[in-house]
Amino acid sequence: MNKFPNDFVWGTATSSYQIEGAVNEGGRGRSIWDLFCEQPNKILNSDSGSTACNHYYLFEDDVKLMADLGIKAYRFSIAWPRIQPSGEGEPNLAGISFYNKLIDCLIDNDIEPWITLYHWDLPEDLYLRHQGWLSSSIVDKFGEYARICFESFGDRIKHWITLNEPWCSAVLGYGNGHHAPGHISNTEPYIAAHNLLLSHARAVEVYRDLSLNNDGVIGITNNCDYRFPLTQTEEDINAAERSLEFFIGWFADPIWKGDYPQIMKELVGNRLPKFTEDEKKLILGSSDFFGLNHYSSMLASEPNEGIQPRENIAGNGGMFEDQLVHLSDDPNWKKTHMEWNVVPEGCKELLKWIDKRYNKPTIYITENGCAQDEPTLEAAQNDDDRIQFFEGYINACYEAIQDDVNLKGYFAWSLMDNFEWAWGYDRRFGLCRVDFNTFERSLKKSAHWYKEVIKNNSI
Ligand code: GBH
Repeated sequence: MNKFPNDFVWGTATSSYQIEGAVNEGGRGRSIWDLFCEQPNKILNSDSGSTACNHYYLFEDDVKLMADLGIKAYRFSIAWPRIQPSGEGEPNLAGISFYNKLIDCLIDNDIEPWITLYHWDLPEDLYLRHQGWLSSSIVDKFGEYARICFESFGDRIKHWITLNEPWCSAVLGYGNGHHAPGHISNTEPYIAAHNLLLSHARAVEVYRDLSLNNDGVIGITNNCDYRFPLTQTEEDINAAERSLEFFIGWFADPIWKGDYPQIMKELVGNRLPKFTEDEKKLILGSSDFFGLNHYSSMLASEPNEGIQPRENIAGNGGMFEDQLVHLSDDPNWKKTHMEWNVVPEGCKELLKWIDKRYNKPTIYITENGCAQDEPTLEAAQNDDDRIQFFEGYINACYEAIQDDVNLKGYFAWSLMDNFEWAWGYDRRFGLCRVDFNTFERSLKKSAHWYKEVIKNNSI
């Protein structure tokens, strides 16, 4: 048996728009995802999160599910438009009351609430009237929204996460247009990312100035897939490294080192915004822990065209091309229903890479999991492939800890099947199955398996 440290945190994660539903209830304003889902051909089967898992009404049942699983911590996100319907101004008390009830219910069940302030559901007005993440005016607004949350919930919350995966907000939202607000551009991702980083830093500044005195910590969650060099040539080793710097270094270097990676400055040129000296100071050290969402790996190699910066890369894909890396799959790798490669070894290597580059931060895996094709309840109750996935990745976590990585917790994505963004309800990531007609929940085989891992604190 591979035993985890005694204080290791086992949890599950969800996000507001993916589970809550009840989009017109309790004074909630609209978000960019409500808008995006109304546009044709953006979401598979024209699904939307308007009812999702109905968690807004069923949250007590969901907390019971978690209690049954023995989960110690639950990471959920707050819908900004429930707290401030138009993204600014006075707080909406019904929204605050919903999250108060959820938090208290979790605590009553000995589950520690971990809050993410932003998991992609930007108030629609901030986008329509203030240019969303493209305008630096968002920094103050995010700071004020964060302040309301800290003041309302801070007495009971010990772990805060400012942003979930700003890479996705920037690249999928403003680069290839796969996510809301659906822009396609090779400049906007860098501007959005810049404002996301500054907004994160502002929220942290607000939090620290409040001095709530309750041992609370605050950080950011970034996502990164690992890159193995295709061959052991120097060119491919450099390509893999460059790809990781473009992926995670883009968001983590400013926070742990004080600026964007040098290679990005060289290859992106004047499309990469610059931080002022004051901004660098504000961002440096603005995360008490390293939140990591990790799902997959790819092979990286030098493209045939070499690595000269290419001018005039326009539109869709431009962003991915800036790194000048050719990405491919190892045909021996298994794939999930998302077509993402299952490579536990990549999880271990990424943890070691982060440990080294950022000088041994405390790391929490705030998401890891897989979609499996589960057309029926029976298939869901026999999700052996998901068990195999978790077994591989949790073992990789164990090995990283043996190699002295400061990994302190693991959150399975996700507690239950939910609205999987552009894939609608067609991709299922849950430990629990959800019937989207009756909203009935039932534990999958993997949930029973995870319950044992938590109980024994070992794999
Ligand atoms: C998470 O993002 C989200 O936080 C969550 O809301 C969502 O439900 C969950 O994943 C499942 O999708 O290397 O080209 O193959 C995941 C971010 C970014 C991870 C893209 C996989 C594959 C890109 N994903 N990445 S590639």
